Amino acid sequence: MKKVEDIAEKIRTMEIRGAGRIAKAAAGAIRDYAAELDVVSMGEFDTRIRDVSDLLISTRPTAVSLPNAVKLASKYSSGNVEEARQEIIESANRFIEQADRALELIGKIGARRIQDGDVIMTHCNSHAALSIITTAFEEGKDIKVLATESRPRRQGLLTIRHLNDFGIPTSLIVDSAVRYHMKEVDKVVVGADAIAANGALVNKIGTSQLALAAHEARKSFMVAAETYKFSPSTIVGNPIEIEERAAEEVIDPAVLAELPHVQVKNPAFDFTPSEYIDMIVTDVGIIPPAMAYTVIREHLGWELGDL
Ligand code: RI2
Repeated sequence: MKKVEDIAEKIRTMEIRGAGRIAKAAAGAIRDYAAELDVVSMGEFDTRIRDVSDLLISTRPTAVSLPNAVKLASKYSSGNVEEARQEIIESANRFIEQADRALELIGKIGARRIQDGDVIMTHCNSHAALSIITTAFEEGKDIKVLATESRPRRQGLLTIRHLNDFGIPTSLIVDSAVRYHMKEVDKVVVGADAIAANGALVNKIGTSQLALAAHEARKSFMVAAETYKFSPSTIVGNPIEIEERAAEEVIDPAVLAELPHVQVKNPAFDFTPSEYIDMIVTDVGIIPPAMAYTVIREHLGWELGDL
């Protein structure tokens, strides 16, 4: 349990972050827990697996990759402890392998839509979006990137480091400069924490501003999202919860303590309606947002009764 608690804490504090990385970390944590779980009765096995699943899912409420990964990784049907343990190990390994393969596929598929000479704007730090950008560059396309800082946690600094390692010409901009720079941009490429059944995107706070500015300037807005980032529970009407993070991410608590009339609002994500999204690049191909429902039904394979 200690190891799972450590992983859960790292996800909560964002030492492990990014919708894809937290999904893989959670799948790995369940696998390792199941591998070492010392119980004899199946009832206890079920309870313990359910408890660690709940713990991992509770760490960050928005990224649907997390409950999807936990559900896919902890799949078992056997009523025998040893067999169920093996099933979980295999399911979790399969999920992690498929997640890595999905990133590669998204890169290859998405790069076909990037042209020589393109200026690409990206937001926050998405491994799926970066897979498209770096693949296009490695294919020899002459591209430039505008990367937002992404306050308050400044994940944009991870993005510029990654792009720099590839030798991609990159400009760092502050979040409020998005509209100012949009005229230089050909395409916006962002990642996803969740995609609802109606094609709406949930991604790092500020994403919807990029989408609005791109729409106004008639620039293309691409989302890079593995199929496990689509949200089955939105089909049955559950809303996606937006994570509200601590005030200290935004302002020094000592300064805030001197301002009794001030509070801090720090939502980590926002919604971008489907009408601002030109395409979603997934590991099963490029889809319009209106096809989100189909992706959920065909590729996540869950029946409504399971939800
Ligand atoms: P990949 C991140 O969330 C960002 O919002 C990013 O766009 C999204 O996850 C997807 O990232 P956070 O963990 O899975 O920084 O594409 O809050 O890496």
